[in-house]
Amino acid sequence: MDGVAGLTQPEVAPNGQFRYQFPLNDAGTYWYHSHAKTWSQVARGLYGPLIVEDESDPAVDHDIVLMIDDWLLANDATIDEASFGSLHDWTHGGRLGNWLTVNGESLPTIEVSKNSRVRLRLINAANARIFGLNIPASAFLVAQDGYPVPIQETRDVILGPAQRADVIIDLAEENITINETYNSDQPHPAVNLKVVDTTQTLVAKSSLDQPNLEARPTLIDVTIPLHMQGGAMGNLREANYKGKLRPIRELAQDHKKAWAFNGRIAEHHDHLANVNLGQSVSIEVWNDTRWPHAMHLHGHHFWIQKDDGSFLDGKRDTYLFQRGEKANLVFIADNPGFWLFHCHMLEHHAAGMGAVIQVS
Ligand SMILES: [Cu+2]
Repeated sequence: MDGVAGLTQPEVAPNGQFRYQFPLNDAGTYWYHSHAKTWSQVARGLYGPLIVEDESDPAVDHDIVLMIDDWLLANDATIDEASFGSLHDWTHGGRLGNWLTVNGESLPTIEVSKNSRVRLRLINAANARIFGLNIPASAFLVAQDGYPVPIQETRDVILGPAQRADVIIDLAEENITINETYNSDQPHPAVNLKVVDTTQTLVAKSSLDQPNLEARPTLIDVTIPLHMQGGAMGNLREANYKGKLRPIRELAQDHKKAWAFNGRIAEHHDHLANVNLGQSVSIEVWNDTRWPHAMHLHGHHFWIQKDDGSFLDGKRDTYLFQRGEKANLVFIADNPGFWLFHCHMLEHHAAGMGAVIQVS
């Protein structure tokens, strides 16, 4: 599972079939999507939520997936075809849409019971856009990227591409509107929760139990330095690509490559590192570019150590680096296989931001 076409399995051919069978080891909010020509296929909607429930999940009255996307539409409201593969998008902030949907609808209204407790599973399915969501209710963050976090009250959630957040909210007697707030000074309504009378017995709104969190490793066995450069307004002058040092202009114009790891632009099967099963690993990332990047590791969740040495709460599988940011992504290599580490701003990945970590 969590494979990549051309790396762990062949692409599923047109009219072909492939059956994915896997044990559900980790409860939480996940999603599935095409990993072949991802920047095109995900932009066209080839994805869906994958929710794994657990007996120990807190009791709620409603469990609602909110899958948020921005579509780049042409004037006739069809998908803008002409802009696919735009070199500008690949070297700047990726393919940014102009039409927001939640679960494929524009400003949907979802009915929920008055005074109910609701679990919202927020998923950012956009190619490249960062979303900020404001939830005007009593709201508690309980998980990020499917992994539990120390429960904390929060009304604002920022999600980079591929990131997820689970929020439990206690509604009162009023309807609420969840607004997108990251991309404009004006709140943009994303989804309405309409409260309705109910005869159903509602769950008790007891305080939520703090999760038992896995201890971080005290020693690091392997460090992987990762200097990320490139993109528009960046400092990358040349990079190694297909065994040859090439100037950035040639890389962009002839090969549509614009981003490098440690001065090298990897092919999708090139290895960044090989580590042994069970080792503790720290990917020491320096985002030395002028753009944020949503760095995603397949097959593992990682702890995030900020530049000052402190750790963020919980574990994630995708971390949104701000421009210039340094942070260490620390994980136990407990899952053997070929695991892609890449920017989930899909145009950035296509233009070079990805490489493989092998665990064996
Ligand atoms: Cu990126």
